[in-house]
Amino acid sequence: MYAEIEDTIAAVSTPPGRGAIGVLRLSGRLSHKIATTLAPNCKLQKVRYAQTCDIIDPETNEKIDRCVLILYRAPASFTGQDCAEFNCHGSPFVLARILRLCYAQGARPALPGEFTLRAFLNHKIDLVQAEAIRDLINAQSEYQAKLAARQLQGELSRYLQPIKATILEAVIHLESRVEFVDEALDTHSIEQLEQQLAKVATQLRRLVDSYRFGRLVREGIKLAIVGRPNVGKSSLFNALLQRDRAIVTDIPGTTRDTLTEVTSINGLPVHLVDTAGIRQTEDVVEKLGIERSYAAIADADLTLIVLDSSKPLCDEDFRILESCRCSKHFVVFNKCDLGVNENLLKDYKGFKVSAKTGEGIDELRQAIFNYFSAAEERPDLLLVDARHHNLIETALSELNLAKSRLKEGFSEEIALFHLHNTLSALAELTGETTVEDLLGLIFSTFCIGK
Ligand SMILES: Nc1nc2c(ncn2[C@@H]2O[C@H](COP(=O)(O)OP(=O)(O)O)[C@@H](O)[C@H]2O)c(=O)[nH]1
Ligand SMILES: [Mg+2]
Repeated sequence: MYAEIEDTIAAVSTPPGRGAIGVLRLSGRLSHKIATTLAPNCKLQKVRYAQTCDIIDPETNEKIDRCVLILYRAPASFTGQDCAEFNCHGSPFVLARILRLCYAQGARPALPGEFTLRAFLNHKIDLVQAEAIRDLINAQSEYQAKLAARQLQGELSRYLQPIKATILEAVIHLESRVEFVDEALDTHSIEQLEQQLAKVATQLRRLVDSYRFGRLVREGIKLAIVGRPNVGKSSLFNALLQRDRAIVTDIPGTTRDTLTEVTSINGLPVHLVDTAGIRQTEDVVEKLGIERSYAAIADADLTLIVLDSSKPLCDEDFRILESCRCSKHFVVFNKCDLGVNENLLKDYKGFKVSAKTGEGIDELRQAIFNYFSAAEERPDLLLVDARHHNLIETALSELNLAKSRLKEGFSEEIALFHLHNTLSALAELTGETTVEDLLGLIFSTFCIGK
């Protein structure tokens, strides 16, 4: 586990390797002392100010680098502690040497995420924001980065604030009914309470539902492109990818194995899978490839069945359509530049595209995005994290239990038990103090005579 928060930690914050600049960060009580020892000409009173200093080895007096140093004084820093940031020249050797000097002066190596952990422990950010920092750093699409940035600004925590307040109100109300049974201090009825909880449950439900799309934003969707040989699967794969990745020839059976590439559609990460053309064959290698095509269909979130719009459908096309009947799919009539059978297009509710000219490709991309995003009315807020989803789902089911127990006329204690669980789940989400602490805090502001 993590060591003392009072220790001073040091780490190089920029990625390994050479760079124009390398940033070395210190956080903890000794940060400023170490900074002045290594950069004797720095001015401690100049906090949040970029000062140019020489870094000198205190043992040998050797000048190691000239850097820009920024000092932060607690609590006005990322971690909430005294911090120092050396912007050095980005040689891994220079950085490693300065880091060793920091250790020699009493700092210890920071563990992964430890700067952010300190920010959390010092209440600079909540748990959801800490996770957002991780997600922002790891974001692989613009959309993911946008969502993480919004979360970093505390979007989810803000959304949950009034929800928690309402539940807490209900808890206080029920607690006081339990405490003061004989007194007629009951102003709102149980029905009113139920109504309030029902409203909150709806808000939580919307959040839970948003995960269906949120998960896809995080993990990406799997899109398999299938069809008989030569219909233009690889060409469509390249068109969606916007680069010539797969080999395209007019020789049937060119693609022997599945080929996966990641692209993005409106910011939604897409794992695009090109497959071997499906047909009857005695060729052993081709057979194996075709098995993989079927596996790709089974594995996909959506399958694009490609047909050649310039030709009548053949038995192989029908077989593929039949085998995809139970999986989610779009029918795509490719080669529309060579002619289209409008009746077929209607019968199969297909998309008309030409991988060659690009016609219809944008519409297909948009339809794919809409298929996943418009599955339900989405709230402005998206749950993208499995941990968040699990906790909010728990909170919701506990809340529903509380509601039904109240309705069924069980004692307040039973409902209270479930409401406490609801609050615990929500508190765990943001990493807040426990419900007991929260209640203690709130009750301490009450006067008992009320
Ligand atoms: N005219 C026309 N030819 C296409 C189109 N898409 C693919 N082709 C041609 O059809 C042949 C087979 O294409 P390919 O992508 O390798 O098909 P696959 O076997 O299904 O992967 C190649 O000669 C392509 O140039 C299209 O939209 N229009
Ligand atoms: Mg191919």
